[in-house]
Amino acid sequence: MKFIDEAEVHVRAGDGGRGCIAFLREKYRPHGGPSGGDGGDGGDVVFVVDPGLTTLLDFKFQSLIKAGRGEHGRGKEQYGKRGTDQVIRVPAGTIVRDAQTNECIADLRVPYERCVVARGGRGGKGNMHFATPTNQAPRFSIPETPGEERRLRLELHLMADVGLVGYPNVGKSTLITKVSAARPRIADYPFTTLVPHLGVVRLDDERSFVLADIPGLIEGAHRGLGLGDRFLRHLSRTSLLIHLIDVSGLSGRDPLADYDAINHELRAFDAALATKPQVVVGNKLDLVEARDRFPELRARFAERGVALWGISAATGDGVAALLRHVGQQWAATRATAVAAAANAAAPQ
Ligand SMILES: Nc1nc2c(ncn2[C@@H]2O[C@H](COP(=O)(O)OP(=O)(O)OP(=O)(O)O)[C@@H](O)[C@H]2O)c(=O)[nH]1
Ligand SMILES: [Mg+2]
Repeated sequence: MKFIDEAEVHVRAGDGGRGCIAFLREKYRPHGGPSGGDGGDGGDVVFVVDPGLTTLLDFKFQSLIKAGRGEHGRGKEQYGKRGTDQVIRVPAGTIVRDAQTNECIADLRVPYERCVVARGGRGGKGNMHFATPTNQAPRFSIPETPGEERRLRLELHLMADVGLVGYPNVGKSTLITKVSAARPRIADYPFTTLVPHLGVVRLDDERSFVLADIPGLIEGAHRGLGLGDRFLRHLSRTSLLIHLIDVSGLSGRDPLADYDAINHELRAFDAALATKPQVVVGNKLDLVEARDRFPELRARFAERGVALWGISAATGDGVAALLRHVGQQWAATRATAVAAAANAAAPQ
């Protein structure tokens, strides 16, 4: 699965229709009075959440979205029709911002939730409204207003339950491939994964969670080094992180230093991200180098109060046990979150 996670789009609501200036002239009513009808309101541009959509891909091919203009008013007190709304489907988790001011216009999470992102102009008022005893033949109407128009930036926050974080090349994509149907590219060089991938991990017949593989992080990612920072925000709604570490030492780095560096990145990007529970996992245990160093490393992590899991994403060793643990942790954090929400909703 590929994810286009950002898109820009220009939206233009419909202008209001003109109010009409007209006078009724009929055979037996030569001075029938003002009869210009109102213009119709312009149509809105509306976003609606379609739970079936998972990407912003459609916006790549549609950079201008226009709603219909209101019809002009006509004589004989005829109103113009309202312009047609333009209803655009977006995936759940889309955040809509004004591209210029960065102001958040909508955070669309709930299926079928709607939001007007550009409001249609008001129709003008025809002169039929303005006859007074002193002015029986008003030659004016109230002008229509233009539809709203602006550039929007859309951000899609993937709805992942569990996020995979770690240095480039530690085996994140290999792991997600092992446990889900997601098929990101895997190769022996950093930054193989360029866009986030989501995989559904099935725990049993009833329970599954969504795992996100994001591009590898490196030190300074939050400042725009590497690729990771653009994607960190995809993790903002996860309830749990799997922190993957290459324990083979073949990278030349110290695994514990890697662990600290990634956590530093998470903190620098968003303090809330750093407080999410982590399951810390050493990978590549099929390699002798990794196996040899693992016991000592595990002890060093234990000194920090961190339980270090060990797996080989390549062979699948230890992966089933890890998944069971992650599934339990995930269910527990969810239960806590649900209880907290229920408490918040309960009357004081
Ligand atoms: N021996 C061994 N190699 C592994 C294991 N897991 C991954 N690899 C290898 O490590 C390299 C990187 O794996 P990826 O899964 O692409 O790593 P990644 O963390 O997704 O890397 P980026 O997408 O670049 O951040 C590949 O050559 C994998 O075959 C493992 O458990 N054992
Ligand atoms: Mg990868």
